Amino acid sequence: MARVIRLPDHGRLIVCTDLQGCLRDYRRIVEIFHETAAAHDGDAHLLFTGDLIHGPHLSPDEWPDFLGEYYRDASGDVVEAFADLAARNPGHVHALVGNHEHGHIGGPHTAKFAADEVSLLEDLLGQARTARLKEIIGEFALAAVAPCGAVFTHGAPAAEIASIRDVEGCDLQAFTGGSPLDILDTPVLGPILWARSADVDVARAFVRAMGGTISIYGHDVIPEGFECVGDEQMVVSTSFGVFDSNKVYLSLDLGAHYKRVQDLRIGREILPLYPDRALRSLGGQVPD
Ligand SMILES: [Mn+2]
Repeated sequence: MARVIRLPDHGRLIVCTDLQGCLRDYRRIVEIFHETAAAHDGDAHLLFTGDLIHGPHLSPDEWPDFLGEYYRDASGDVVEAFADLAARNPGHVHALVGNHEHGHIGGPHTAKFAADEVSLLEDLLGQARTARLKEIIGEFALAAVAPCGAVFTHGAPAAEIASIRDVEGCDLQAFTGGSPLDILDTPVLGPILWARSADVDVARAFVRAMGGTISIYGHDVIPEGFECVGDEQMVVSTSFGVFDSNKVYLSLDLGAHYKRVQDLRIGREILPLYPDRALRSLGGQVPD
């Protein structure tokens, strides 16, 4: 299957990065998607940029302060809710593979909150739900592109590619090593799923080869909600590792042309996930 989603040149696109099993934030972004669709005669899309799964399994007293508001991992529920939503809104709800999803379909097993998060989740889900999980994740893309200029990946745009075909034809089973340390050496797939940063020149070349102008990704935690890197890159934190006051999502005008990431504005394209709990610098009421 082609691993690149091609978004249209009209309508509104809601972008949500790393949820890591947070059902509350999943429900909130879906609510935003429905409100957006209602406001645009149904011409709205929702894109998850990977790592919908693998959150902490901690009790409230074990929870470290730096992880933001407490939640308990609900990975299975999040993925199944996503599949239901996508089925009810054909062609309008999309997801990219993150390094955490990849572990279930051929990638190295991640070890962020457990020694082997892939085995832990599959044990918790049991055989039938695990088969369903793999089926759902197996349909995820590696990148999305839009005529507005935006190119979406899970990790930083650090892959060296000649054209979009290198991503479209990428084999998710290409990783044959054993350790997550080896994955970055797997061309295209490794950097797209695991890179936390990209050199300005490499990022620019990647974005151009994909036919776009700006790169949007998550994977890393930006405590302030988002960060611009040069003119081409924006890292967004919608959920994981961030306090409610700082969580942001993007709402892009698919009919626009964004030349640089600075064209995305707070209050227009960059929006707080929880407006009534948001920092003043993100358009809310909470002192920074
Ligand atoms: Mn990730």
